[in-house]
Order: sequence, then structure tokens, then C-alpha cells
Amino acid sequence: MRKASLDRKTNETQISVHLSLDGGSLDAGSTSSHATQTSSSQTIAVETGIGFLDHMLHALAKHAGWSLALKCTGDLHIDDHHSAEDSAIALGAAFKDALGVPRGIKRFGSAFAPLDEALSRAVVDISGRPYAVIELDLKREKIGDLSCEMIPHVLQSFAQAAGITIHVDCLRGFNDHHRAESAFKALAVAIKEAISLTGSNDVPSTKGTLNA
Ligand SMILES: [Mn+2]
Repeated sequence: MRKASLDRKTNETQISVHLSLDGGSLDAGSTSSHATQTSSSQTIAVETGIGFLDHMLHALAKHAGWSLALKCTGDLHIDDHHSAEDSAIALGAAFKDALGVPRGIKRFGSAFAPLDEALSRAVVDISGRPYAVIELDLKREKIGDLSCEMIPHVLQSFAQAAGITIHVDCLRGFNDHHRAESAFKALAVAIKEAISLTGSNDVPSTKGTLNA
């Protein structure tokens, strides 16, 4: 199982993450919250204090096949920025740690995901090169308690910390909740493909390394 746990503390946020890229159980005690959802193959509990962000990270974990416990206590009396950004950084760092040296994975992944009228596309390269191009074209100021400007920022922060390249575009849709959710689902499915095991032990790069 490809797993990682980490704590990240600053003056602005305090975060704990437990992540298993292959689903299954997490460390005991990491998922005691009321937000926990378990199935036969996954355990997911996300509590950032920002409901719509919880919903998006839950969708990401669910459709990527992860088990994830993420708890953030942050300075929401200021606004949602630090909690949203730092949760994404912590999740990205846990992803990178859980993946380890990227051997024997497909490396590239791409997916489309619809949600009713909305359609998004995500293309992922487990490259060791942090880069994010995110075009969601959201119209609302916020969805629930999450500022729409934070949604691309969350995805960019995740990619930066994970050390991966992602391109996420919402191609159509009228409803910003649908647009955002389809984007996270597309990203989840693309990541699932990219980190899927090939059965070989090769580093999928002509350079012979994805760490330099
Ligand atoms: Mn920021």
C-alpha cells in the first residue's frame, strides 16, 4: 500500500493528513470524525471547516480510489484562504510522500468527467515538475463558504506540493457547483490512471529519473 501521514502547522493553520493511494484502511484514530464515510474499499473523512472544499476533496479521494483523512483547523475568522490553500499543500505533500520514487506507474493520465450539463477535462503527468494550468471560468463569488477564486488556487497548490503537472479545463456547464465538481472528478480519474501500476519496475522517463 502506498501510504503517507503528515502534520503541517503554521500560525495560520494546523493540518493532519493520512492518505492511502490504494484505498483500504487508514491508521487507527485518524478517521474518528463525524465526516467519515467508509465503503468496503475506501475510508474518507475530510474536515477543513469549509463545507464545499470538503465536498471537492471528498470527490477527489473517492474517484481517485484513495483513502483519506484530512483535518484542518485554520483561521477562518479571517477568510477561507489559508485553510483552503494549506489543506491543498498538505494533501499534495502527502501524495508525493505516498507515491515515493515513481517507478512502475503509467505516469500520464487523462479523463473527462461530466456532471449533468457540466463537462471537465483533466490531463496529468507525474513528472516531478510542478505545473498547473487551471481554466474553470467560474462566475460566482463563492460556492457555499469557498471563494471561487480559491478553487484554481487549491488545484495549483496541490500540484505544486505534489510535484506533478496538471491541466484542468471546464469545457462547458452553467452551474458553478457542477463545473467545479466535474473538474475535481476529472482530475481524480486522471490521477488514478497516471499512478496506476504497470507491473514493471521501470521509471517511466527517457531521463531515467522523475526526480531531477
Ligand atoms: Mn495563497
